[in-house]
Amino acid sequence: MRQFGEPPPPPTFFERLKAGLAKSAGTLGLDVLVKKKLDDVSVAELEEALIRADLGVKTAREISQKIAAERYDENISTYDLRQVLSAEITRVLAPVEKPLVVDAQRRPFVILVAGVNGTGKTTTIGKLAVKLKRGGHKVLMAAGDTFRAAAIEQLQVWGERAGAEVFARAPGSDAAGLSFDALAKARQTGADVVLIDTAGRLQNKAGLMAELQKIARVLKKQDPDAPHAVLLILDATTGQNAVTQVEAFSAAVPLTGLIMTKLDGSAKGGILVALAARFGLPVHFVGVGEREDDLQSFSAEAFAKALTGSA
Ligand SMILES: Nc1nc2c(ncn2[C@@H]2O[C@H](COP(=O)(O)OP(=O)(O)O)[C@@H](O)[C@H]2O)c(=O)[nH]1
Ligand SMILES: [Mg+2]
Repeated sequence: MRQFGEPPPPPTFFERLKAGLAKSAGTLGLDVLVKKKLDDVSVAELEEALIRADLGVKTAREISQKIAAERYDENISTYDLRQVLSAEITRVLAPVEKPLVVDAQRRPFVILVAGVNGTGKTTTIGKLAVKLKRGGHKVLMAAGDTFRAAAIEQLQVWGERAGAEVFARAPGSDAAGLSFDALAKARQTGADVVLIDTAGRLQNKAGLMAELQKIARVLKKQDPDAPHAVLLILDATTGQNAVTQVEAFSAAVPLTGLIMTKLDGSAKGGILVALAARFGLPVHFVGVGEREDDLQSFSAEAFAKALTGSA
């Protein structure tokens, strides 16, 4: 029992995810369909609601058509509709529910982390370092966002929190050179995971992409398979813009997985469904807050339930 005056226990991950996604569930506009027969008009309304929730035109159409095919001319309650929608969304998301596997054969396992400014790269690297440390890994973080002094300090704070070494240089240093030397250091010290932070904003987009390519290229001089994972960090609150970000970054470096952050405060979690359908890239984790434990393994079913408000 909680004593009077004690702070409430922190909400569980599912509660946080649900609270964030409830905003998108609200925009699903499912209430228009209460106790109605599913006819052409209500199916069109459903499709529009799914498009507004960022599921993407194609997926919105497929899902609404599928529901129409199965339930046409039946009375369908909002409760039932949420259940059916949740099942359909789970089906779209299930193939991308894949854990981030650190291959012990590739040592050190090099993880390059990319994304536009402010999406949560540094924070996510910090959270990952905490998890990896707890899993018994020896972690080295490379402060490859040399563009801003604050980014280097921010990573150092996470390094202390995680008990992981941070390889950093003065602001303005060459990020590729730093990454190369960080990998060499990791080999010397026997670190088994290297997490490389990068800048999200440089002089321009071409400069940013060229820098990422250069980092990947110099790492290969030490290990032809490195980087072993290239993760793109996406901010859920950016909505449709995430599609452009995936396209732009994949053109520069082959992405191996996605992490979507800020689902605790998002109004646009539906975009992950559109991304799954369109790119099929593994989704490893979701960020649900700013603290070290606010990074959760991605679950297609939990996500779909939270998005549709069906749990
Ligand atoms: N609410 C919330 N905030 C986050 C999450 N991930 C990162 N942030 C915050 O977003 C801001 C930008 O994060 P940062 O890691 O510096 O982004 P970067 O520029 O990509 O490195 C910081 O204030 C973080 O605390 C998340 O999952 N939820
Ligand atoms: Mg950063």
